[in-house]
Amino acid sequence: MTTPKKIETYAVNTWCPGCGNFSILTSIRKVLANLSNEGFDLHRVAMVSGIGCHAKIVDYVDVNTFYSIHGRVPPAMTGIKLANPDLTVIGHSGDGDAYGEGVEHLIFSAKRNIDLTYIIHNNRVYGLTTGQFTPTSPTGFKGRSTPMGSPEEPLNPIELMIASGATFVARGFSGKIKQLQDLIRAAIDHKGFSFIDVLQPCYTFYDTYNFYRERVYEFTGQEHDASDRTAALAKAGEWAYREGERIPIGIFYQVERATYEETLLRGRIPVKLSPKDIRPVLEKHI
Ligand SMILES: Cc1ncc(C[n+]2csc(CCOP(=O)(O)OP(=O)(O)O)c2C)c(N)n1
Ligand code: SF4
Ligand SMILES: [Mg+2]
Repeated sequence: MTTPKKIETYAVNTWCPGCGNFSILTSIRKVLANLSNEGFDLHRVAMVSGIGCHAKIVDYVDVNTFYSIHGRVPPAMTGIKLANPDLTVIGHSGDGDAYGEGVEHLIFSAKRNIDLTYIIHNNRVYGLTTGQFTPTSPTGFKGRSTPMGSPEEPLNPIELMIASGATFVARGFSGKIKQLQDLIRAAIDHKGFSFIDVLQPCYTFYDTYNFYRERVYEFTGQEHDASDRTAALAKAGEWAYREGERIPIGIFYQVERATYEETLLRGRIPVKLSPKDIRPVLEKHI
């Protein structure tokens, strides 16, 4: 039997005590342990991270991992998936990583509907570089780069992903760990681009625990039709960063569509092809 403990590594954890990243780590280990106990070979998992506090997660999970560069988790995942579509590829980014430096890669992965699971540790701050604002920081956020308060409106990643073509779009909260595990499992099971924005308080530079605890509410498929794009966008717009609003967490949108690798590779597995056989495939599409 695989327990979450069995997929720990020897690396010393350097996150601050109280960091929301711990719940995401616990959740992914639990989901992978469950998959393993159902007969899934964990050697078929490839986990990719960007740069930031979130990125250290790849040091703490004993599967194949790849520490990429800032904002480039989607291209790294795409390369892995296209080389070997038999792999289950899971990415972790921060809000700066995914919505700042890497936003164009995020949009194009969703547009292509490549079969990846992408988990964003959205603490709404640059954690590792000690507290600068990000695209999801609130208006007026006072950080190292905005000492007078950020004048910008934050972006809504859920709306962005639905508009970009992602076929699975969810939001979780690191303080609701059971639901977070269910969301991660559903995202992995979904065939296509699966995106989860996880509200993850940064205890040291932007402590939002109480803010979220007072406002988040879970919704299920019984209360919301996730196949309805208009309903999904309406639900995504419920939290527009205004006072008094509640914050929905759950699966906003989920539909089926052909994946990029199905269309491109049509069952071929490039790592198992000889250079002679892969050439015509590449020449046809590139
Ligand atoms: C191309 C590039 N730009 C800037 C940096 C510096 N840098 C390292 S981590 C980081 C912020 C990470 O913030 P986020 O993605 O939100 O992750 P967190 O630390 O909050 O988990 C920045 C700007 C870098 N490493 N590479
Ligand atoms: S700086 Fe923030 S995000 Fe980074 S480990 Fe500490 S609490 Fe977590
Ligand atoms: Mg961050």
